Amino acid sequence: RAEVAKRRQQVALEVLSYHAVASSEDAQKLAKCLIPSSRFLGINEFSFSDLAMSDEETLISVIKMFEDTGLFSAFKLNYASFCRWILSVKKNYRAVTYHNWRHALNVTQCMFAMLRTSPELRGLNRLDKLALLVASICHDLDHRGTDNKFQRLTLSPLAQLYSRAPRVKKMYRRKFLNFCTQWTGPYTWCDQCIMLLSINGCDILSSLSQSQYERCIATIEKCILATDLQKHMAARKVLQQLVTDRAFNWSETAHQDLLLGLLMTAADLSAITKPWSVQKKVAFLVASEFYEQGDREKQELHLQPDDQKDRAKQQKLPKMQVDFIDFVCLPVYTLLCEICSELHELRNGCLSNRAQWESLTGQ
Ligand code: 5BB
Ligand code: ZN
Repeated sequence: RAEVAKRRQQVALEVLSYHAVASSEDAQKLAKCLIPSSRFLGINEFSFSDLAMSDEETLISVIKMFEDTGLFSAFKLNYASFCRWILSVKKNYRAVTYHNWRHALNVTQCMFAMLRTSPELRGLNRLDKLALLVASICHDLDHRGTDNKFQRLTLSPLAQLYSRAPRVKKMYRRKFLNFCTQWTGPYTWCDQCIMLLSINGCDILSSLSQSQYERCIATIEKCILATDLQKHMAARKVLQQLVTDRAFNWSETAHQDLLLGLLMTAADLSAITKPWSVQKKVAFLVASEFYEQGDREKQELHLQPDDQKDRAKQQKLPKMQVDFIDFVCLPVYTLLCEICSELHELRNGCLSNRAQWESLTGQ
């Protein structure tokens, strides 16, 4: 017990020493900014892109999404806390090539656009919408631009601390900063999200009732964990079967959880649905982050990286994108369209990018 507590504290220190809460001065400055129209910000469109935005515009866009979802009025969210929270969230993303604040923003915007576009989703409970937006903006908090295998092999501080833990088969026995076999990934991102929400001055959920708060945190946790690609694959099978059997029921909690998870994955992968000019640039960022890890695997670990992480195999990129679309993305958007109407733009965007990548494979 004492051992566990001690290690947990060590990890918390490691985590918190990098992270910081935004200053209240910066929060006050942001709180004074005028909020332009959603049309100006482009947040209602599935073709949204952050590429031409300033940092301030990205922050204001998030504020506007919460505002337009009716969350400030429904839950009496404190505007000053919200500003400090969102600045702190931004600060806790690292300057990595793809899994950074801009990725979190894009995921949140896609979630926002789905929630307002689909009539079925417009009918979701406000508390679930709040949880979905918070989960989206926090789902990759502190991502290091490398995967678990890399953390383990380079003996990163996080992995060193965690790896003294007894090896549990998987990490289903887990509580706040408890031991797990994955040192970066949805579990740590979820912990970070909940830590931030509990810091004084950033506690945007403090105006919720106890039962609302508990339900919101539980939903946020489920939603962030749903972004684990392997978890998603298993959940998708179950959901697909329900839809095929015409047994999907909106009032069944278990069914709703599966749908919320699908929304998270759909938003997380939404770069693949963007207009080709945007998709091209973002795929390049994804590839660059992979290659940066691959370079370090070669140099520091003398390993042969996987194809997608190996610069020398760049010519395989279009084919990998086609496969990624066929096996991962398209099934997501196809299933989504079977459950929610008026989201066809996402699936069509994905199909259109597939055609573009295919034309680059040289057959
Ligand atoms: C996907 C699953 N991944 C764990 C290993 C790699 N594969 S992949 O072979 O289908 C693949 C996906 C290969 C290359 C890729 O990008 C090259 C530019 C991608 C790919 N992944 N392409 C994308 O446009 C996007 Br968006 C993504 C998602 C990147 C995040 C993956 C995070 C996985 C977390 C477990
Ligand atoms: Zn993500």
